[in-house]
Amino acid sequence: HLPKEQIEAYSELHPKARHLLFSYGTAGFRTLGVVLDSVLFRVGILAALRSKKLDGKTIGVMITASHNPEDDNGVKLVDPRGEMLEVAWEQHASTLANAPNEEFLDALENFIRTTRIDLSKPARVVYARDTRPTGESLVKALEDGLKAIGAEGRDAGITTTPILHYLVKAINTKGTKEEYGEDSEDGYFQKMSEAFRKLVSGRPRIQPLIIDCANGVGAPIAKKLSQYLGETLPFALYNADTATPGALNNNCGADYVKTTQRPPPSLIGVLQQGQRACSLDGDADRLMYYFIDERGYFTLLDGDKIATLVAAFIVDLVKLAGLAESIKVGVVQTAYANGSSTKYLSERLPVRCVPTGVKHLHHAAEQFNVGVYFEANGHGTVLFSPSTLEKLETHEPSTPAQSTALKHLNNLTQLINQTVGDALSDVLLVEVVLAHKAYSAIEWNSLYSDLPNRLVKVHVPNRNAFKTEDAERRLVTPYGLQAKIDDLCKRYDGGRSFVRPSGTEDVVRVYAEAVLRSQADELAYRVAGMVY
Ligand code: NG1
Ligand code: ZN
Repeated sequence: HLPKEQIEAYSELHPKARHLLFSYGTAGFRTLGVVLDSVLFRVGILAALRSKKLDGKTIGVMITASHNPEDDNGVKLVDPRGEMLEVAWEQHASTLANAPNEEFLDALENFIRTTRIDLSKPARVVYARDTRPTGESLVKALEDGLKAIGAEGRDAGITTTPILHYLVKAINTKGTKEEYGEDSEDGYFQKMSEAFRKLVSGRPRIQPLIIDCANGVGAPIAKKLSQYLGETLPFALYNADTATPGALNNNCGADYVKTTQRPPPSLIGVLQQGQRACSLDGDADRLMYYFIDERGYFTLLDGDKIATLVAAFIVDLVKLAGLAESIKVGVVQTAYANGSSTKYLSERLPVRCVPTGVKHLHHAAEQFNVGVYFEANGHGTVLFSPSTLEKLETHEPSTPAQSTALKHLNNLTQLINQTVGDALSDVLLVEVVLAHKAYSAIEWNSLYSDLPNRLVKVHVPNRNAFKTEDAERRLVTPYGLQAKIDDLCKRYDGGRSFVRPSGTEDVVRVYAEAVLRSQADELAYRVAGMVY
């Protein structure tokens, strides 16, 4: 059944360089864009096989390296419900990507046999890329993979990661009772903007929002969204230049803002005191808000602040709707969540800590009726379980107040991209809450004060020597190191620090927080010194 000659002929056009070793990690395959050609070709075949394995359901492929430098690129597979690729297949992806050219066909046949893929099933794949210059040729390599195995491909063009996830879910639910929305970019904008209009109707006019688009795909997409929103939420777009080489994520974007704890230089002089602004990352799945406070200090409203704002709002609405008994709201964080946010949240609702990586957060959030998850770096969303969605749709409110709250909750389920973190959907969500609460950025920020914190990277000879437990909050190996960290932390007021190997870079990350800025920095550097 396998069109071997055809695959071989195409495969010769996309040879794998012998010395390269690829690995499908938390961010899919990610490295320099120019070395990814063979990977994309093989991912095309793999995506087709994943589709066949799932009875012809549409699989998504996103070509992006998110917040990484412009020369990097990457690729990730999206499962039929718009979720990350099933973990067991990550290993298959790496194995196929690394097979030497002459063994590729054998590896493929072996994989098809052991995974029991029925080749007579149809294969459908929808794919997109961000604005990176290497994206265009990588799409061609992917398309060759699809042609080689005879899969049906749909090109979603240049768009954001969350829109691709949306499309996958919309395509696969079309015509079913869980229909997610029309399977087009237009359908995505319609669904979100309509829900937004309903949620803010009757509220005071919202002041324009400054958006730093990281010079990436968020720029054209925010521009389009803005047309749907009209006057209900005016955007002032900055760093929207996708044409200048090297501009992507350079001195701008959500990752820059979070890691440097500074505004993008291009916004200095633009940002007025108290005015809220935000940054997207290179594929628009992360969001950071910020403002300049009354003393002139730059203040970040990161993923933890967003989670807090949103979770509190939803809890209130659930109560107002008279559903507090049957709908439980929970929050999922990682060890990087600021200690103050965890304290604030834990006093109000269940909070779980999971290892770094969206798949862990997403999975844990699914265990709640309503699961709010955010990484401190700004990636996150809210999940409503199927039974909760049904309850919200069918519940009979007994007072006008209940009815209003219920309407808001139902509109939120339409506003929020429940497939994956989505910076633009999250912008609308934040703006809805601020409008309802009549909060400025300053009032939002004052819900709790962040503990000063520091994140440092340490290059070590072998990062695999670092093994963790307790959701990455403690080291198991190297032996004895955790005890030393514990001792050190005790000497700092509010001191907390942990060490873990990065899943996306060849480094070990050290995080530290303390009540005083100088102490957080000192703790981080001292722990870093022990790691090296
Ligand atoms: P690693 O490199 O494993 O720390 C980083 C981010 C994660 C997540 C992934 C995927 C930090 C500290 N880590 O993971 O939160 O976003 O990249 O892109 O921000
Ligand atoms: Zn991203």
